[in-house]
Amino acid sequence: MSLQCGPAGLRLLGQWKRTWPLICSARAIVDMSYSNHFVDFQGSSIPTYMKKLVVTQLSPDFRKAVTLMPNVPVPVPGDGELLVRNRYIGINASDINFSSGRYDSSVKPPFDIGFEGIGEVVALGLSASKNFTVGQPVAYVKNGCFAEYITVPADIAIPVPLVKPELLTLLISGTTAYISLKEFGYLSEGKKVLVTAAAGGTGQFAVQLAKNAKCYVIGTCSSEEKAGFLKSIGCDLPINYRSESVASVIKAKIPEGIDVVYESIGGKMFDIAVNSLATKGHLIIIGFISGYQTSSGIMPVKAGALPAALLRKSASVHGFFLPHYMSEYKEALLALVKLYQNGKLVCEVDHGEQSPEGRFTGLESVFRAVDYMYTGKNIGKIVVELPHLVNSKL
Ligand code: NAP
Ligand code: X1H
Repeated sequence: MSLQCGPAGLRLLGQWKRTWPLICSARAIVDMSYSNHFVDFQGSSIPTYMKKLVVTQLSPDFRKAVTLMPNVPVPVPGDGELLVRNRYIGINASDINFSSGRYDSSVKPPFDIGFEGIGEVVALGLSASKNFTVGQPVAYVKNGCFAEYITVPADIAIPVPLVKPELLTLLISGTTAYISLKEFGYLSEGKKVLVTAAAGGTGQFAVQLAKNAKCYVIGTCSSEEKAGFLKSIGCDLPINYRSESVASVIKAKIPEGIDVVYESIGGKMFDIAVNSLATKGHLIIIGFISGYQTSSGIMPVKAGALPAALLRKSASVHGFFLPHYMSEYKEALLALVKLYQNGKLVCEVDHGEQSPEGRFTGLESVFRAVDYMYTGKNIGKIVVELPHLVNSKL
């Protein structure tokens, strides 16, 4: 690896005093460990300040909870870290669980938000430069991605061939489906699999992975357009729950019951899914989005009837939370990327073109993107693009 010294500039900025062990721009790597001065990258394409979303008040109402900070310092990568310029950031149903403080009751605002991103390395620390270089496309799962730039520890950064939004869809949505079905799906040929929110970010992968395992797949969704998309990715029986009764369709078409449920909605949909289970069936609780906007975050289910319902069928319910399965993460992501690259997996991205104000571009549009998810209109994974400045040197 050949790196040359280049033109990163220095500027003293009052109370801000940080050390930069190493700074790289497209052509430059500069040892500045001697300096206590603040760096503004004059002459490079990295600005001093950036936009970032910050949770300033705990609430499941994303607009109430989150503030766009227009002018925060671009963070400094430590020795083992990369500075990544985000190009695409992923929207997750659980962004509002995070903004409401449900993830960690001890955390107090202000705190950063956003789970996953993909972009290019624009600067890095000395040890990080052993495995990464400036300009390299990387993806990551790390809190705080709703920002123009983010520091990412090199040991969790994922080198990717290209900065493509399709690859972003695999980071959380794809791996959630892959690992949960592998752990608790017991999939095999001919099994009947029900996927709720099937046309969404993670549902699309559950549908396709179950089809790959030669299962018969039923998918619920809220529109004919979504039902059409589900057909296109191999779903055998899309059910538009706005025009059909999910319970009645399942009873009529799958009288023996459902072997595996990938359940994301909660409330009444959860109850229907439990009642539709086959003998020895498995229901995986992926989420319960119908409750997230409420103050408790929970949508009631017929919990009192659950022990009897499960016992009668020797059925089981499994909770699944991706961070508890990081030991399986790498294998899952590699398998998904391979399927995608071999043309065996559709990674549907929703850029918001059909949303009221159009494509999600720029950090400001994260608010619209979250609203859009909760109107239930998205097909595939919702992604926000953070376009680069036209005069960017990278
Ligand atoms: P998504 O499926 O892309 O979007 C959410 C979908 O849910 C909407 O398209 C809509 O589809 C439905 N929906 C939206 N608001 C709703 C409401 N108020 N009531 C009922 N349905 C509503 O979102 P995602 O980010 O991929 O998340 C989907 C689920 O997976 C969530 O429950 C999320 O928490 C869960 N998840 C869990 C993990 C984990 O580790 N356990 C990881 C990732 C995601 P339809 O109306 O067409 O069904
Ligand atoms: C440490 O384990 C967790 C697990 C889930 C900590 C927090 C949560 C959480 O806040 C979540 C969550 C996270 C991801 C996801 O995709 C869905 C959900 S649902 C949820 C939650 C909602 C309301 C509550 O009262 C408790 C948890």
